[in-house]
Amino acid sequence: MSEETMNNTAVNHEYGADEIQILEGLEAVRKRPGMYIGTTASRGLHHLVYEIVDNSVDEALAGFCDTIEVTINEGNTVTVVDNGRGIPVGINHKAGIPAVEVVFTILHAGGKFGGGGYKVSGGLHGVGASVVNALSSWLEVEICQEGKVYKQRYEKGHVCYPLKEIGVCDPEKTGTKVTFLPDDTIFTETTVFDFDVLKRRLREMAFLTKGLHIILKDDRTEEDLEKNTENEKINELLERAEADQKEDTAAVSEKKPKILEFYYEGGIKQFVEYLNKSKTPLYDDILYFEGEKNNVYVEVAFQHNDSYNESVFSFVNNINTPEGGTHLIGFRNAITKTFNDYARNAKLLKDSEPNLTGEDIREGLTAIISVKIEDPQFEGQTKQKLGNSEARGAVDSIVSEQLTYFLEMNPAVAKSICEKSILAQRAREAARKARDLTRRKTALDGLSLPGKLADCSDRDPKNCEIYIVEGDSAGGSAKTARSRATQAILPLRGKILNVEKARLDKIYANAEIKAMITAFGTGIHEDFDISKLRYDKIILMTDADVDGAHISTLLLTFIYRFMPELIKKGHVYLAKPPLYKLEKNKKVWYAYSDEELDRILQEVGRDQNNKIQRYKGLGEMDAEQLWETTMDPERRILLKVNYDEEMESELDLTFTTLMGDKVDPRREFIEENAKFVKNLDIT
Ligand code: TSJ
Repeated sequence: MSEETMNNTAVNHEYGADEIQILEGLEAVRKRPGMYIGTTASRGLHHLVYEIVDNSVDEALAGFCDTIEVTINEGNTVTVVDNGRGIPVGINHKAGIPAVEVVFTILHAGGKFGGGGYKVSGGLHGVGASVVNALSSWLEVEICQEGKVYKQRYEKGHVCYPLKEIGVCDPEKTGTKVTFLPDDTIFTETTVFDFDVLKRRLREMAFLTKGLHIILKDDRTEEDLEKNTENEKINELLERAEADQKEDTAAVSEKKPKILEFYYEGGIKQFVEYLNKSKTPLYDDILYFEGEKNNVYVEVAFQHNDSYNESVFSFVNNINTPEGGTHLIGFRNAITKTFNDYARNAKLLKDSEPNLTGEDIREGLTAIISVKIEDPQFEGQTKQKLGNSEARGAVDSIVSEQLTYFLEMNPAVAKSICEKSILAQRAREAARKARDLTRRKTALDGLSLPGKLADCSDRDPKNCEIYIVEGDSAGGSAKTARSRATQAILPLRGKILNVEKARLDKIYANAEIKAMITAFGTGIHEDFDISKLRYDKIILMTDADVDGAHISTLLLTFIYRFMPELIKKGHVYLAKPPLYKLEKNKKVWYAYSDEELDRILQEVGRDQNNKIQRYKGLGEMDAEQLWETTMDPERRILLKVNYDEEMESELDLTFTTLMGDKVDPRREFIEENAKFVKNLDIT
């Protein structure tokens, strides 16, 4: 689009009554930004981009746009360009101003004038372009339409000049371009965009909109990125792991690509393929069903793998619904009923045997359920659960009908799914018996806590914490070191069971896992009850090396699969032991990173008297040192583990990739660990 030319009418723009109301609306957004975008931290900052991109995705869904380009520019502004029809520039009769100005200055005006079709921008986060405008120091929009280029600029939501023509363009070319600078008086924590965060969400959007090209570019300089302090801790953790693996990291250190293009002709079918890429599929086909019913457009794709976990992700208007809702219920009903019918008819399930449960059929299932609906209603505490009842019927009938047909046509696939489900049914039965046995025992001896647990004496869980410690020797030091009133110690021996690769009955039989379940007190899965949690903090304490990181990952995988609420509610932490001990003239310092060691050396002077010890493991510290450096609440460093629910499919992928079959052991581990730490958003 061409250069702007100054337009003098801009200066004398008068404000009418309507505009005063408009400004009050946007002023409300600036006063309470949290009400509109949830948070003004990093997540809220990235939401601004999604809000804008959603509008282009709507244009793509309407069939008028096939390419969206997102650029992070120098100075951390963002530009979004699409090749759609261009936001209408004609006067909107109700408001008396160009439609494009309505879009940017009137709250909740987004997308209402187009009429018809499904709009992702009207969904859960769909607060519209005016909110982005209100929260930007400045925003500029350029539109190509009928051979002309139009432009308008806003500052903190205020119109700078009326929409003006700034040049001509190829009459064949149409589109919209928006550039904005987030207001750093609103986004006080950070105004630096995270390439990986945008990458993940834009990739997801591309998966969910088949045939759409989404390009992401990063044109920033090192200086633009430096402002970011947020990821410091993560980077330290990575450096620490990488230092231990120097010889293996050559292939990892190559620079990130600065241009990515996402394009999936197969849409969610390719999403499933992507999620299963580090697993072993049970059959080659990825089942894909599509249809429209009751004004609900339904797409479903799935494939089983040989694991025991369910990875089912649901979306409404391209927004993840981690709590599910009617669309997910419809899907579950359909597959449970259809597979049972098939298994009975094919005599894979005998008349005397009970039905397969939904859980049996979903063992090892990777699935995407995506519905588009005109007026989505979100329910539940977090407003993440779809409530529209018509979605249940639509998904149920489309999946039932097409799956029945598919199974008839593909008996080999049908048979392998049914056989796996029957094995799952038997394992579930065995697991239930084992669990009933532990339950009965628990009822007899009150609360039979694991023998290895050194519990704390305080009975108020709010004051209590439990350290899960790798190895008996470190466990011993921790028991000596701890503050007995509030700190419990549970030492774990050897390798922790990889729950990604074990069936329920084996998991329940594992001593380490049983010890954690009883110590935490909450129960798992459907029995999970957070009010029974016996400790406010669950702290994983492992060696500061790659093996330690691996054990932490196994433990986190277990917690993520069996008690995800503990992570969601912020009860899970990683202890951070020191990397170095520095002794000089009978004085001692501990450093938790190379930078910190440098800083200390700077202070005390680099000379012959320095005695530096690099800790390889917790076992090298005596009880007192362990207390001082890693357990004393006044001095220790804890990393809190939490995750971005909006990207749960990415997190699932991280765990399954980390723990899956096809991981080329050590080098890949470092690489994947980087992703894992980032996805987990350790703060
Ligand atoms: F967020 C936004 F509003 F600022 C924005 C909107 C940002 C970007 C980058 C693109 C868009 C956008 C809007 N792209 N395409 C459209 N399309 C329309 O607004 C449009 C065009 C024509 C008609 C019509 O009925 O003729 C209807 C609509 C909604």
